[in-house]
Amino acid sequence: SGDSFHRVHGDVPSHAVVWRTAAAEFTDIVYEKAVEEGIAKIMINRPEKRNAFRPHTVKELMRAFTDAREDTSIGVVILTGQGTKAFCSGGDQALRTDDGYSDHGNFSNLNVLDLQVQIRRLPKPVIAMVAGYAIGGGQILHMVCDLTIAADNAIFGQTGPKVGSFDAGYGSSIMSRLVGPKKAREMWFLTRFYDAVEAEKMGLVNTVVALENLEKETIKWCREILRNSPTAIRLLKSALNAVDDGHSGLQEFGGNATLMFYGTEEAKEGKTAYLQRRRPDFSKFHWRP
Ligand code: S0N
Repeated sequence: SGDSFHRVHGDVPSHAVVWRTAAAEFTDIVYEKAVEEGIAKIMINRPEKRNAFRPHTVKELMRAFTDAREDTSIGVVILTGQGTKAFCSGGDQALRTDDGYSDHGNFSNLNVLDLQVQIRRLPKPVIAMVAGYAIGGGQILHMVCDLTIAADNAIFGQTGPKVGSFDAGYGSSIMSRLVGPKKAREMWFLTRFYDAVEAEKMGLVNTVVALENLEKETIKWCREILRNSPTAIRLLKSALNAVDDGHSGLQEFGGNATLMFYGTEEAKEGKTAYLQRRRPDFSKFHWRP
């Protein structure tokens, strides 16, 4: 009955989150945590550029994601953009060179590809919280996140073929998985923009909420996830990506199997026997059907 469901699952608390700065040294992002809650929030902070990223932005994002991964008090990471006008408008076109993007006089690169991989392999859910534009490489960033919560002012689209760029990696393959091969062709070939309601119909986003409720709703989703088993969530994220990620997906999923096997008496017998310089005795362990 509804009553027993309520007893077992309870209400999701709705109190406001208390954010604390997690690292003050960043220039292009804001990194905050609600440690008591288990939530980290990583915000691209270039609103005057519609949160376009430069290589330096991506480096900071990667450092924050690494920290959120290593912090065992954190279970869910939110990726978002400063302000209400944009989640992220992709690579900073003013810094585009003949072979990538360059800032601070550094050698050009396309380091956002490493960030995409990092988000996909992070063993914790990453939620894109999207207000305003998610365009170009910014739209790809939201796609590589596990879930997307969109404000009703969100706009999604690709501009690559218009501005002379494209993402033939995750930007094509994950998009095709999410919206289907025909719609992915439409998004890339026509470079149209789609509002939040269309994006939800296409399967790009999980839900659409009023802009003023965006963070509140995202936190509610975080809290619902955080009540569940960290290991089950870890294995599920890995499993949901494995088939598309081929060897790399299997390698990650396999790593999780090893991680769990280490905790069994059977695995410990192997290690102990090695350290005691004796033959392992696995006779008490069954060859399960
Ligand atoms: C987002 C849009 C639609 C917003 O329009 P709106 O609200 O009218 O604002 P604007 O007046 O246009 O913009 C405000 C200010 O922000 C600057 N700006 C906006 N976006 C960018 C950007 N991407 N780069 C640099 N500056 C940006 C404007 O110039 C303006 O500045 P001021 O006030 O000084 O004039 C609209 O802004 C828009 O269409 N933006 C461009 C979107 C775009 O084309 N993005 C690039 C798409 N391509 C990529 O992201 C490539 C990704 C990539 O390079 C890649 C591909 C494969 C593998 C790897 C990579 C990689 O990045 O590493």
